[in-house]
Amino acid sequence: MKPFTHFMNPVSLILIILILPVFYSSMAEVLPPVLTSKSEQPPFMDGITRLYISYVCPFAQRAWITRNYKGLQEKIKLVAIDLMDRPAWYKEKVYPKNMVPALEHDGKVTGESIDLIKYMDKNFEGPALLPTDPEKAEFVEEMLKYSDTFLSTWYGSLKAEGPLKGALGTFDHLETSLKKFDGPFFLGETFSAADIAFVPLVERFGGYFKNELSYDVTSGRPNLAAWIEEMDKIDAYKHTKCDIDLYIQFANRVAGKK
Ligand SMILES: N[C@@H](CCC(=O)N[C@@H](CS)C(=O)NCC(=O)O)C(=O)O
Repeated sequence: MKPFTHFMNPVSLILIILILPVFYSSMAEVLPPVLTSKSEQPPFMDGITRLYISYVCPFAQRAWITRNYKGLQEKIKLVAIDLMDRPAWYKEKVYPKNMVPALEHDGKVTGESIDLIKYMDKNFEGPALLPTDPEKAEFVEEMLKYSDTFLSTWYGSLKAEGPLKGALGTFDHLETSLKKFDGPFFLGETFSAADIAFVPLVERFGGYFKNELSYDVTSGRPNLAAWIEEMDKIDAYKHTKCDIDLYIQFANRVAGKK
């Protein structure tokens, strides 16, 4: 039998070396297990940077996408928490607000998803998520603020009357905003913090519309359709997608339906 190295001529070796990182970067990361009230606290303040998340939380997903997009998988360790069966040490020792996301970095723990996008962008390497151009920077800030309105309108209308009436205007607002720099992203060709702020919300609310109300949020909204299509090509996001059935169950409980 010929030895394995027989196939390893210099050309195939170079090809493997070139292709392997591309292949590896598009592979889904093996995610850590979800820690519950019975789980021991992982090491803390030992110089390792940790991002505390829940796999179902849209706010945690924002920080998680940021970490992935900036290529920080090796530098920022994920710690997944079960929000329904939260470990006591999380509130007591890690983050007194007892919420996710939270980032343990440089001897302190900070939270709030939008702040964390900005913090990671400023303090770590990787592609910039906030523009330096003043007009674009102002627009990103405007969109980040609007993501709160998008969220509160959704839950307000879900509770009051069902989302078809109340939330449609907010999807129209996204459609118009995506035109400003000619898409497909909010800043045109450049992916930014604004895309990260909205994608976990659009994923969930759009999924609810589709599955529960047979309504496609992209119909009549070509910019939104193109945005979702582009977002779905981004591994940093793709690997963080939620289980939409779990979200639908949650939203129906909020709506008092089931
Ligand atoms: N404004 C916060 C919201 C974070 C948040 O609401 N996280 C939820 C999970 S999706 C949470 O930790 N809830 C736990 C609790 O409220 O006790 C952010 O943007 O990070």
